[in-house]
Amino acid sequence: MKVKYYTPSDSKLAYSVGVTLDRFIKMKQDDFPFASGELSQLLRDIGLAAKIVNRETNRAGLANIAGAFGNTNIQGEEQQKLDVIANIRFTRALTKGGEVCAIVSEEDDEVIDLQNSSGKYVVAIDPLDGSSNIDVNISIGTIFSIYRRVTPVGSPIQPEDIMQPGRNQVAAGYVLYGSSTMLVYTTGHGVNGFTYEASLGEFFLSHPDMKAPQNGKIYSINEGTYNHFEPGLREYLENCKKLEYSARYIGSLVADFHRNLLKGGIYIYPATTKSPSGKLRLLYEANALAFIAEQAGASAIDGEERILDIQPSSLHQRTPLYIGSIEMVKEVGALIKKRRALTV
Ligand code: FDP
Repeated sequence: MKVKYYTPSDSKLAYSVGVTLDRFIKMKQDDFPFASGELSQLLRDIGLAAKIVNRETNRAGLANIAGAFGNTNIQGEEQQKLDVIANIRFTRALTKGGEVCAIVSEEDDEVIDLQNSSGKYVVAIDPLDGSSNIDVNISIGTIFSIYRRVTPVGSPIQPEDIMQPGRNQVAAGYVLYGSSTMLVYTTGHGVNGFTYEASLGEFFLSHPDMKAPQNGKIYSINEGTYNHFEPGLREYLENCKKLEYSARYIGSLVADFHRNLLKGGIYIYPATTKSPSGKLRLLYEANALAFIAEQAGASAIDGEERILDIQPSSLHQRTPLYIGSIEMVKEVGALIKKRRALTV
């Protein structure tokens, strides 16, 4: 018996619900005939952990999981309960899948060696970014970077597997827990965004092939420490004000970055005289977003150097970050260079 397959053009009742994250990952894997499927599985594991963390963040006000955990992490920052929960969820998902040999997490002082020498991948992750916004119900995020190990599979992991420059990333992404929850990722072939549909428990493709505007009118920076900024940055900010750009700063990197990626803008967390390396972490914050930015036609520098070219020297290394629309990053970079040259 032949069964009719209904398409949306046959009947409105056959409307398409959309492409799920899992199906999209599978479709993309099929584009690479020799892909083993391990990276795809790893991305699906991250998608599952994101759903669980999304559930926890939504319950935070009710379930006594907002507030401080009572510890400080390696950066000397007070850990929130949700930081700890998110770290547990993501490290579990990454451990159980079997594709990963080591994890670098903001919440753990040392590299987590999973003693899984057959795992091909190293993951660097900030399980819950923007912690100071948890208690006040403002958007927070997760950021992840995936690298292929450089030493042979089957051997113990080595420092060079971990200390790779960002340009070696094979995939990177973020989850934004906001007015709706989104997962955005790249495997180096463009950037795609998925929105979580809670009633179906699935991420659906909502932002295919994301492209950042070349230029923008939004600047995002904590100007409270303006007096400690270098002259080139101050000059840039004065220009932004003269041009009456919009100042937008939530204080959650993922949320500020995401908005600027869609609308055009720049996010800056600079070096200051008090913190000469800035605040953000290279391995599990700046690198992932820089990779996504470049894949979407935007760019990221530390003021001078391309973020993806920085050779890391320590696990929790900090870096200044200028990231967003390509023309804006170019302009601030040029001013910084000009003013630095005058002071040498
Ligand atoms: P948080 O410390 O709340 O986790 O990643 C660090 C970060 O947030 C970014 O998400 C955010 O953009 C920045 O720090 C906020 O720092 P300031 O409070 O210094 O502006």
